[in-house]
Amino acid sequence: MQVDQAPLEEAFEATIAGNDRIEPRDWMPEKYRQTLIRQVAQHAHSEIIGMQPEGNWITRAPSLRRKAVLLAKVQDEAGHGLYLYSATETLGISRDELTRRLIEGKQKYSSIFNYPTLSYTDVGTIGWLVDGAAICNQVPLCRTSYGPYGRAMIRICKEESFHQRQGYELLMTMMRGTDEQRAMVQESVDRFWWPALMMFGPPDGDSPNTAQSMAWGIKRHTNDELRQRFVDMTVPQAKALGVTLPDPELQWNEERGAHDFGEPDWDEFWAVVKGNGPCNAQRMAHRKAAYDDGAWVREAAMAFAARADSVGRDAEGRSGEERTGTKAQEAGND
Ligand code: BYC
Repeated sequence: MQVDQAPLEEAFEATIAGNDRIEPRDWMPEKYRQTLIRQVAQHAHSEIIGMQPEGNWITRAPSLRRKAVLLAKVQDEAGHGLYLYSATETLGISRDELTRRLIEGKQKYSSIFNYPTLSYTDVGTIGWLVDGAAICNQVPLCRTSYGPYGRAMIRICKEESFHQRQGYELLMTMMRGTDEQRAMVQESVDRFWWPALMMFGPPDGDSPNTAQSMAWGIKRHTNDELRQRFVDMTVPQAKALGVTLPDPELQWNEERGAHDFGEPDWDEFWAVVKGNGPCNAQRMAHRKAAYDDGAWVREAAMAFAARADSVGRDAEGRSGEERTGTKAQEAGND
């Protein structure tokens, strides 16, 4: 039987026009679904791959306090990845399939994580600049048109704010230290500034997805709008910190009420996105090894679930009889 799609499309368009949320139970155009799978999966992969550059420093953090903070932050990134994979699953695709697509190079992750962390200072710079850029990009996504994605973003943004502050606090502590420490901060900021600007994606004129994603309310601002917001937010913070941002063209433009700034090296950006950045091969090899090493856990969990189904056990491994027994005991205790 042929289903008339027109009323479904109308309902979808009305929801978007009214700034309401599309939920998993709602009809949606296939291209809307595919665009979300692409963006949310790329976001999830970025969180998981993003654990690597900082995780590299957990065993070498300079104090117990710094180690505990870094450990917590990296664990938060794992959590963000899981919320986002769960949101993507509501679009009808499994986490396993998404991971396979990443490992086979069919899906991307953020360019920023293909740069190395050469000193512990980079943990602070990543918190300040990378998480700072992430917040700029992600706060508007709390209002994205797809419900599960927007709700995941609310929690993620709260944690990202904490991450940004811990980075800034780390750098501020170093800036109050020795000349050598101040030089380390400047050197690290010099390396991360341009890659952080590239996180927002290509310029609007070279961004094939922005127009449609804005029309659908998936993205709420263009790449260039958010990049500008990030620069304007970061300049006063750099001043308070006492570091120089490595851009000779950076200056306040009175007329625009915003900062002018130089052009990132877009050839470098596309090279990194296509897999030729300094750490792409290393990041993917590490991710693949972790996936392969975890195979036995997935297999054991699946075998357990299948067995539990066949004997009617619940998630805690209790049979129906045991559950009834427990129930009877609980009732007796009342
Ligand atoms: N890196 O048409 P465009 C984090 C791709 S996690 C790599 O503008 P769109 C954190 C783009 O996918 C940060 N690829 O695309 C974690 C597209 O290729 P495809 C991750 C990029 O989607 C741990 C092509 O270039 N955040 O913060 O409209 C520790 C053309 O681009 C990049 C998110 O994922 C890039 N930077 O806009 C610390 C946020 N930029 O897919 C921190 C959610 C573009 O057509 N995502 N490409 O083959 C978004 O907001 C958007 O997807 C983007 C790109 C703004 C990134």
